[in-house]
Amino acid sequence: MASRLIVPTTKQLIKTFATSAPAAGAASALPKYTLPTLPYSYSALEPAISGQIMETHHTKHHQAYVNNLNNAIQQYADAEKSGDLQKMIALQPALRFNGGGHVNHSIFWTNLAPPKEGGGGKPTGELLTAIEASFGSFDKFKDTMSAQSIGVQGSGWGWLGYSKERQRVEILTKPNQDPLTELVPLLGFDVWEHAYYYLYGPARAEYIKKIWDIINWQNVSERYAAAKKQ
Ligand code: MN3
Repeated sequence: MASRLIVPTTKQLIKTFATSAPAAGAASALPKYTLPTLPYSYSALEPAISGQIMETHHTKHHQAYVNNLNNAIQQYADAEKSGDLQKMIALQPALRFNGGGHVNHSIFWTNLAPPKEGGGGKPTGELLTAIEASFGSFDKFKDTMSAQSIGVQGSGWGWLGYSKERQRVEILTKPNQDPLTELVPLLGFDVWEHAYYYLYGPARAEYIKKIWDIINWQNVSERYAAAKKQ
């Protein structure tokens, strides 16, 4: 009984990290997370992000988070079944890292769009109003989001998210693959070197400058509208 108070059950973990439906099968089967299909070709985001980066990022990095998440969930379920509390606790970092990696990248891909298909520019409507209310202007938001993302020490993410408590949009950065849990994620900038190094070398600031040309503001607006209803 006490162990349930210390660590979440497998069901709770799955609920926390779930972005995809459990695979069809027996009712007791664990969900198998799968790599989402991109809504554009690997080269469609050029010149901001090269096709080589996109293909490696999607098929190698994101796929690895998916594979390792599925492995960790299976191991966690086995440990829970046998009552191995130490093993359950020891698996928490792997669940956080790979679960966060899967969630973060699944959002990131949809936050981007080829310039020819509406990527870039600036938001309109309620999202623009919310950004102006929090930051004064869209340009000030851009400057702050860029500076915070560029300033992440080591690997991590810059986020625009919605605070349900304060009913406003805010910027927050996270280290490694830690998922954004304090805010509802709306727009994420992956600032791991694997996201830009092939094209920009160590110039993270150049990558962030160009990423504004491929932001899918329609997707960010839809996420904002959904977040307000949560
Ligand atoms: Mn990445």
